[in-house]
Amino acid sequence: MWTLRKSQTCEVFCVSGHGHGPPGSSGAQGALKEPGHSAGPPTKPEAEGGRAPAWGSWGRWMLGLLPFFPVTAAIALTLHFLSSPPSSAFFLGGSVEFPNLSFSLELTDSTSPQFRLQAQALNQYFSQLYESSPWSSYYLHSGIIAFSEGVEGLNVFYWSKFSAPDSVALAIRGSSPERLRRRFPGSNKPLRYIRNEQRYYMERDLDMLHLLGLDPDDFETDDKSDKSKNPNSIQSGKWQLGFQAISFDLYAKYGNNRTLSLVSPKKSYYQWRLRVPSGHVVRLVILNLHGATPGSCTAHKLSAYDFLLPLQNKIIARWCGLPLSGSSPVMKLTSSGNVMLVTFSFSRQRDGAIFKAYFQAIPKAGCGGSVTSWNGSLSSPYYPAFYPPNIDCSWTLRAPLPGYLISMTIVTLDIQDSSSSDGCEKDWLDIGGVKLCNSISESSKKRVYSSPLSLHFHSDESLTQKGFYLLYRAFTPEGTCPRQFRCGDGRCIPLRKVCDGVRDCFDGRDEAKCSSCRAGETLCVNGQCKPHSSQCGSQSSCADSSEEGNCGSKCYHVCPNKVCLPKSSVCDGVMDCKDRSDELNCTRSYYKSCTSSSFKCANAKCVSKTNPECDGVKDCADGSDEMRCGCGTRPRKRAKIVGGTDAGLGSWPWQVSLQMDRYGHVCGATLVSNRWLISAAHCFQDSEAIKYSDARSWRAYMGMRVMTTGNNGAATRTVRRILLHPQYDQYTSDYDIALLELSAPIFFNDVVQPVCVPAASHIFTTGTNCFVTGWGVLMEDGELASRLQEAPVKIINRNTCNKLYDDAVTPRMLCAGNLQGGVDACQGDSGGPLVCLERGRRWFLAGIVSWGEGCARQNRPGVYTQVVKFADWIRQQTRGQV
Ligand code: 4AZ
Repeated sequence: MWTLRKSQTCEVFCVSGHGHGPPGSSGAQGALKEPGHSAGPPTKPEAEGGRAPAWGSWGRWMLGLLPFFPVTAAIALTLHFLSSPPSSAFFLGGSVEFPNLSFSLELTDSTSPQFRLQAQALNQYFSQLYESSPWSSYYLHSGIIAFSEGVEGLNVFYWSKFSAPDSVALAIRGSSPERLRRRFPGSNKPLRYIRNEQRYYMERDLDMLHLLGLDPDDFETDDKSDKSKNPNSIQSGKWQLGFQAISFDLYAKYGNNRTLSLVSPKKSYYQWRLRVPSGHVVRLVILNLHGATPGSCTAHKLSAYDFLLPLQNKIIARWCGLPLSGSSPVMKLTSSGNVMLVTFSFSRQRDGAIFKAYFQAIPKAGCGGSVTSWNGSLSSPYYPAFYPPNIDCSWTLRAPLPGYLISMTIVTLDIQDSSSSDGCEKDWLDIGGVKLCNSISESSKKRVYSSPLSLHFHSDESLTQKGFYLLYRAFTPEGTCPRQFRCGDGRCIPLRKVCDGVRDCFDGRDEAKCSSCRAGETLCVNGQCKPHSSQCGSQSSCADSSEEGNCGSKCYHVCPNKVCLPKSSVCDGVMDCKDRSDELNCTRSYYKSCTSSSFKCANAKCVSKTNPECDGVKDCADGSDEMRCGCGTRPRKRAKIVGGTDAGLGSWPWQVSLQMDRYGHVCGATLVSNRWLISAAHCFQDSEAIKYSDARSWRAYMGMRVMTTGNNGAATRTVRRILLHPQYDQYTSDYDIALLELSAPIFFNDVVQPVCVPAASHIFTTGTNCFVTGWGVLMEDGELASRLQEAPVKIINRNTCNKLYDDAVTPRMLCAGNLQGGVDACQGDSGGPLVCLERGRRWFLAGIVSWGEGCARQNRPGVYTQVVKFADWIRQQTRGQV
């Protein structure tokens, strides 16, 4: 958050809806005195006609705001002012909620009869309240500016004008409702008719006056001249001469986007009063902004306020300056409540000014909480949109085991203008007792803290920024091996290297308690025991036998680790190469003894061929490998995911968009039968505000390419139930898979088709060309795609990927992408398909978009749930329907 320089010094004060003490009561110290207190009640000087203030209804005058001035009081005050120190005029602005009144859309239109009637009634009500207040002699007049939907009733936005000597004005400014309540205990009427009262000073800002349609000269007048004016002069006089703003009153229901636009404006001041339903906040998305850029505010300025009045202390953001050439920044701002005021004002050239934006209602999100995790991220609310003003969030971060430290990387810290010299008084992020608000150097972006770690984010009521984004992970400095295997010498090795037939620990501890293989034999990945060194014989050792590397002309097939195999070992149903390359692309198949990695026919016999299912060749005697093969084709296809391209209609007929009524597209999914979808478990984890796990909130759209409102010809179904994998771990993303049963079967056609689900034995080899598809964001922090995107990605070697991700890639995950970066799935693609074209020209579901560090970054490939690991679970849960 950064501080705006005020255009003028503030010499006027604004005050709450209560009245204020008469001049004589303020005394030399400028303090107020109240009746019944030792200091004595504020009394009106004789010159005022000796009218004693009515003390009996503090509650009423506190609210109140602002009535018409009785003629007798006006005369009295005139007399008073002839003998009093000079007064200056000042304004206050406020809002108050009336639970006994209700909001209606007509009240957003200030020209409607409903608005007029309600404003009149409230004016009368305030007037009565005010008459019994002790401050009535300083009150001049007020106006009802706008209404919005309150938590229980009607929120009323008003301003009031006062005139008082400086000392009294100071005292009024310093009086909070609580203090006044204590000052006037006898008048402690319960505030039955009001709620959530907020009052603010309106500073001496000419734009503010213009926007309210007020005459800026009013500030200079003392109350004598004021008395000669019609208290309702806001509705007359200079207002008629063009001081007023052009106003637009807009309301967006949840799910609607409402547009704000301005091209070559003809007037000097424009304002948009934005409202959304209670329980929501306003998200303003600025698409285009010429004519206002950060800098001096002399020419144009675009301001957004967290209120329906242009109060200086409620500015969320402001852009000032001369017209910009080239593209303008796209900004997203968020309010703290259900209203926002946007103003655009021009003091000189207007022609180049163009402003285009839209706003929407988004549910009010909570923030903070207690997190116990190995790793994860934290961000300011609504990040990367600007955080809302006036919030406080506290987190406690714990490593899952004692003795662990927390390493924190500050990816983004955009909280306060770095040119500000106020320290961290406005907005700040406190990590472990240290407040951060200005940009920080590269070297201090990574920090280490002990666990538990407390974080607190504070934003004051004005000026917001993009906020912060942090990544954290728990680690031990030395000695232990978190989630790794510890060798005798203290070295840590990844768990996957334990019992893999290769001695990784110096002392062999990683292979010590693994199998029942006899001496001279090695346990292979496929579970078999094999002789230790069979030099270019019929079978190789499954260990990384470099001694077999030089087998010369006897080699029919060379494994990637240089192990040399004779012809008889290739396509014999036994995996000799670690990467199984000796058993891929085999056309011949025959029965062999079953192992955990072989394809099992329905008659319980196993075939030697890898990936025999749906390849167009009958490998099982019972034909079961070619059954259930009505999948994985693209009938229509005869012929931005990040870095992707628009997909053609029907190119990915199994792609599903999972949408929530209130939020639109949330996740992807894949159609695998006429009743079942596969998606990611993390799409269905409840947040504080949203129950994602409730099947009734979701709708599945199939056969869709262009994402628009409405179903646009897509087939749609509600969801009967969501089955999350019981071992899903939200901290590690392990077992990130969910099955969704549709409420009714879907009919297949050219653009709606299921993909093939691979058998448990299916192998997608490293380097296979596959595609990821979805409507996710086109770049980190970007917008969702409006057309389905497709991107070619390669399966990446697991060891390589694990090195890049510090062994966070579990056996249930696979990595795909491009190590150079540039192509990847991203937010919004989650749950969607990674598919590969297999023999028989059918597409198989290899992965489910799950996670990754950022999107399309170099050496940070996408991580997917490996579907083959769940083939049996899927068949069981769907009772064989998939
Ligand atoms: C996500 O947030 C997400 N680059 C999905 C995929 C990736 C990153 C994030 C992979 O849904």
